Amino acid sequence: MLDLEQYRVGDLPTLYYVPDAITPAEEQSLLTHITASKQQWKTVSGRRLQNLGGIVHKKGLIPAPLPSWLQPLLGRLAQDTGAYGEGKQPNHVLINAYQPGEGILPHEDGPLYHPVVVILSLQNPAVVRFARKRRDEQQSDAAAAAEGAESHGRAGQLVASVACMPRSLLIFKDEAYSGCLHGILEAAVEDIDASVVNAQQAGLQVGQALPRGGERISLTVRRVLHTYSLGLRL
Ligand SMILES: O=C(O)CCC(=O)C(=O)O
Repeated sequence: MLDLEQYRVGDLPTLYYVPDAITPAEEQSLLTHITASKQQWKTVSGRRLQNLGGIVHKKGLIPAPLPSWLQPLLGRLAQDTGAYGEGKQPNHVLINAYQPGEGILPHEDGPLYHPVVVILSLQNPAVVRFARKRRDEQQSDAAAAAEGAESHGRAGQLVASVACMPRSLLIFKDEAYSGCLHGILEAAVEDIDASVVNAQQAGLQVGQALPRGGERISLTVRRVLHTYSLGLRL
């Protein structure tokens, strides 16, 4: 089990950045499986997306088996981070593939998930930016539930950014999960500005430009709180 407090970054409760959480060989193996996967990619606002573990419905997860090649990673993340609750495993993974210049709009993950997110970055970097929910977005939890999982909103003040380098983990919870929206700019080059709370841990300097380089793949690993039992008619 990692001592997560060692990896805490910035003042926003609560962000953790774990550099080099997997080895280059493990990264390569995951990329090979992802590339070979028969799972369909969906294109969403430019980026490509694979949904593993089932469909997140407005009242919970309609489960589907997770691929066997992912199981060791999921078990390890659960054990090393304790992010999903004692003895609990993640049951849902989104794989996002971004070309430089592609991003993800500010959004919150909403009340359907155990409120701790683990994001593993592969291949190339990007900066995840956290901005406060605007007052008029505070009611969006209900809207998120109605939509299925996530709700896009207008971001307020930028409060923290985390540079996610290849093979690193970003873990967030508390205010960062429930009081903020998170997103990635549609940028080919990231500005490592003063909001980047892990510049040092990521081996970067505030003020520098960080080219996104090439395709970045990320795995968003979460636990949907409620799971439908298979066979239930909706
Ligand atoms: O790619 C990332 O780091 C962010 C992904 C994300 O926010 C999501 O899958 O909801």
